[in-house]
Amino acid sequence: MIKGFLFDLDGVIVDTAVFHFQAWRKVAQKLGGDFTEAQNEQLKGISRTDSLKKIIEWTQAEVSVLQFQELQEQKNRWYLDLIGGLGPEDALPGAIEFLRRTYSQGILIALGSASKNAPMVLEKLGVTELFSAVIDGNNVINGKPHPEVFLKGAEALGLEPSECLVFEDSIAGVQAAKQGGMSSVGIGEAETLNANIHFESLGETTPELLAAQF
Ligand code: B16
Ligand code: MG
Repeated sequence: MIKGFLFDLDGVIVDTAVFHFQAWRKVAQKLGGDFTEAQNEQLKGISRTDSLKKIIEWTQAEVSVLQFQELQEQKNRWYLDLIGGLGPEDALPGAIEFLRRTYSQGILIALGSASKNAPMVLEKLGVTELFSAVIDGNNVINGKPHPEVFLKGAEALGLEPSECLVFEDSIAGVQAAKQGGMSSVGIGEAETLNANIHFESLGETTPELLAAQF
């Protein structure tokens, strides 16, 4: 029986994925290269450090340890500029309503995001108080597709992995859910994500339907 929902943030609750993409493209261009939207699918859900490693591989740039650190910080400054004016109106269709309904149904809610900026984004959306636990890039050693972020989320809710349902928009995140022994709801393309069930947005379903189905 499902008693808890574990939500990814970027691309599930809020459309910040596009801002990560824009900021990383600026990094790639600074390194004398670029990458495509298709390649960007591989960056979704993975940590800042792992994302930069991939971009360096794609651009074949030579980067010192110091430059690596500076590029990560620069990317984050660009990203923070882009999300400066973020507010509840930037939530993905139906996402805030879905979270509120989940809460009122008594289903426990945790965040399982790779982003170190997650607590600030939740504040900007005005949804922090709906979350019983927030596990993000600051609390894990292993990034997605490792299941650590979701296993810690389940544990923080006092639930078994099998009692939790994961909501994800990334390939790495769906893999993390599977490796953690959890079913997943994919937000995005079924063929790309390969989750247990897929929707374009949370507005297309309800917490009650999903909790009953899994
Ligand atoms: P930050 P999620 C992830 O968030 C993003 O999908 C990914 O593109 C980003 O690199 C990662 O957070 C780290 O974010 O640089 O803010 O720590 O989808 O797991 O909520
Ligand atoms: Mg995501």
